[in-house]
Order: sequence, then structure tokens, then C-alpha cells
Amino acid sequence: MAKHEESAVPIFSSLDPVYGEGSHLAEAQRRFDVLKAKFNEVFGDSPQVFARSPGRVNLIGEHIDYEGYSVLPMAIRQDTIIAIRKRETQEGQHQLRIANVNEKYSMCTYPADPDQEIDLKNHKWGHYFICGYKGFHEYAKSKGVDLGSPVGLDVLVDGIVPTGSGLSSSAAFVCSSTIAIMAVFSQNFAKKELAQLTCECERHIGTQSGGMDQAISVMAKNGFAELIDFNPVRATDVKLPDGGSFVIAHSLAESQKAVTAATNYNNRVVECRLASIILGIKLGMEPKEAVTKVKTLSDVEGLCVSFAGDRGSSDPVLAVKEFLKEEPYTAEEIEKIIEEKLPSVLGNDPTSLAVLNAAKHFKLHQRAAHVYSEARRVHAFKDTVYSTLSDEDKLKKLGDLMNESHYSCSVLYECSCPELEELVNVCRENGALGARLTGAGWGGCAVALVKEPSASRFITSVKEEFYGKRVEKGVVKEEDMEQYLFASKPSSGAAIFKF
Ligand code: NG1
Repeated sequence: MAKHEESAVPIFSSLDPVYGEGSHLAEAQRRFDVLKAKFNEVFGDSPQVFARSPGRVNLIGEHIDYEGYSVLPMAIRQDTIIAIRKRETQEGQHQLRIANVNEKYSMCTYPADPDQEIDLKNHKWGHYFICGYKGFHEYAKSKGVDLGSPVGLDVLVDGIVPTGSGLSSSAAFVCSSTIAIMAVFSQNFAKKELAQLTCECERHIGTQSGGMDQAISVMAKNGFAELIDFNPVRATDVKLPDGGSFVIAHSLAESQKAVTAATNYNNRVVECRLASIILGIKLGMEPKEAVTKVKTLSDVEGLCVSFAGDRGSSDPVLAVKEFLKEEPYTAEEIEKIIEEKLPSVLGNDPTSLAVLNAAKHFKLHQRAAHVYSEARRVHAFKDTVYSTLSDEDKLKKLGDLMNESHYSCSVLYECSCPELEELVNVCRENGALGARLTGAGWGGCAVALVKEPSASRFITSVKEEFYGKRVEKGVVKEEDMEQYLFASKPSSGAAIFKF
């Protein structure tokens, strides 16, 4: 197991170190050729530098990164590539012009001011680039790097990570944007700094994001999944056992994370925060102290574990069962325990206030039970990989852990949806050792672990059983199937290209 987060983003002068050979290299070559030609067509000049960053599939560890717990994703082949050039025009003419090779996305322009506010009420695809732009400038400033006065940038984007799929198209876009900006300003920060900075960047879009996607996108290594730890961000290579293959399948329900944040993603972040403060109080902290000091469930894990220890266990879920009732809490009930109004507990932060406005009640018991149990499954997954079991037994155990994770996401965290439930069942009925939703959920993809020799038979059956009727109804086109159902190997992370 090697650590590689200290190094900078690699700079290549050819595509093969990232895209390998054969059809994947040919596809990448085509995309870069189109990107260069289109850049010239749109902006009348050639790009100075290119950056790429991949999407990811999370194998296990869902909705726990923002609670400070380790997760275990791998990068996928699908990525976002960006071509960029500085444009030094007359004073006052500085603009960021962001175009896309996909005509669905029309050109967005923004001022070159790095302190600009992002208009969250008016969601535009270019906002993700601005997240990177703001984040890069904030970080450079904090390091004392003088970037001179703002200049215009011309940018062309080509992303092939399916959007709203739980495969982190947003992180692929934010990371490739930040790295392209960094490269065009002749900077190169260490990967771990970039992982931290890109996570903070994405928060500008209004999700209280945890950091997994950016970390794996920046730090992934070909052939390995990564155990990602936080505070500080670290990546440890995990070599998956031979004989297994991960198949990714889209439920065809789009997961609109930024748009549904108040009721889904950010709601869960807030519920975890409230659960952890109450646990802190029940386990002996003064309410004021808990409100100031406790931010995540990992902050009170020690207290929960010592409570469990007195009862002959090490499982923090014991404290959850004892101190958080299963029935949903009202805001008033929580305020009574915490002795403070919820808006003030949450620092009057606008994204959290939106959660409070939208929520009828808070399911604190279920959310905390999911987080603590999922955190343990991640370590059980890694320990299984490094155990002395045979590869066959390892794969079976990994599949079981994936199934348990899905159950917890679905029942306790309620981040599944009917389409994902159907898809996960179809995967299991067709021989998957394990199958689960991946990413934030509420739509998007499932990931299934299958024995390698039966992977293509598995794909054929899932295609017939899950997608057949959807092709007939026109929900999806037969010729697009490869974008929605494919086997994936662990791919490499972010890179800069200078040709
Ligand atoms: P998706 O929606 O799959 O990109 C999101 C978060 C992750 C993590 C997962 C749930 C962002 C950028 N990503 O992933 O940090 O919390 O949900 O495990 O918000």
C-alpha cells in the first residue's frame, strides 16, 4: 500500500500514460482532436494547456465522507477534459468564456473577478467552472501566490461522465476546471492540497459536499481502488481481488443533487449534525459545549464507543439505540434538548436554513445508525481485501458487505428510489455477489460485483430485464446502452497535458 498524495498532478505530452492503448486511446485521441479543432473555431486560437479528471464509482462508504469517515471509491474511465487559454485583452474587457463541445450546453460568460458571487437561484452549467475559479484564487491567495490582476480565460469543456448518475460528473468537472486554471497560471499544487481545495470549491454550488469525489478524481491510480481518509485527506491503494468485476448500471432516474439539496443531500448533512449534538449532550456534554464543538458523528464516536464499552461492546450504534428515539423529531423537540434555536445552531448558513424550511421532521436515529454502521463496513471491506481468505471467499464477503450497505442506504438513510430498488434486485437475481446504489442516490447508478467470467452474461441479462421495457417505452435508446450499463476497472486520476 503506497501513499501518493504528496506528489503534484502529472504533466504528460502524450495521451497513452492516461488512456492506455487500443480503443480507449483511440476514443481519447478523437476527443482531444475535436477539442482542439473546436477551440480554434470558437475562440480563433489554440489552447495553451489541457486538463482531465475522471468520474468515480463508490464501492462502499455512502454518505459518510461529510461525517469524517473513510470511503472506498475507484476512478472510472469516463472523464471531463478541458482546453484553456489566457486572453489578455484591453482593461475592462476581461471575461471568462466557457463553451462546451456538446451543443446542449450553450456558452456561459462570467466576469474575471475571482470574488464574484455565484447566482445559485439561476443554475447554469458554467457555475461548476466558476467554483474551480473561485477556489483556485482563494487558495493561491492563502498561499501568498501573486497571480497579478485578473485576465480573461477561454475554456472548452468535453465531459463524458453521465450527469445526475451518482458517478460524480460534477467533481470531474470541478476538478478538471481547477487543474486547468492552475496549469494555465503555471502553478502545480500537491494532490492532497488540490483534493481539499476542490472539495471546498464545490461547496460554492450549494451542496455541503464531503470530499470523496474530488479526492478520488485527483488522487486515483490506475489498477487500484483507494481508501480515502479525511482530515487530512489521504489515499491508500487497495488492490481488489482477482476474479471479480464491477458493473455499473444506471437506474435512468436522474439524481439532481444541487436542485434537491434542501430536501435530500443537505437535509441528511443537517440531520447528522443534529443527531451528533444530541448524542454529545446525552453522553455528558453541556448543551452549549456540544453546539460549539460537535460538528459530525465522528466527533462523538469516542463517547458512543465508551458507552458501548461499559456494556461489553465497541459498537457506537448501541448509544444511538439508547439515546435517539426511532420516531422522527420535530424542530421544537430538538431545540428543547439543545437549548438553542436551530437556525442559530446551524450558524444561519443559507443552505442549512433552506433545509430547516423544507423539513417537516428529522429522523436522527436512522441517520446516525446508518453512518456508524456504514463506517464499519468500509473497514470490513478493506480488511477482507487484505485477509488470508481465498479470492473466491473474499469476493463473496465483499458482495455481502455491499448488500448490507444498500439495505442501510435504502431503509435507514432513505436515499434510494423505486428504480434503484428494481435495478439492485435485477442485479442480484442475475447472479451479482452484491449490488448497491452508488453515490448520493435518489436516482443515478447502482454498482454490482460479479464473478469476472460471468460478467458479459450478467450484462446481457440485466439489459433484457431492466432496460428492455424501457427501450420499448422510449425512455432510453438501444444504441446508447453502453453509456448506461458497463463493466469498469479502476482507472487513473487527474492529469495535465501539454502537447
Ligand atoms: P455524488 O452525488 O455521487 O457525486 C455525493 C457527494 C459525495 C458523497 C456522496 C454520498 C458531492 C460532490 N459529492 O456524491 O461527497 O457524500 O454523495 O456518499 O457532493
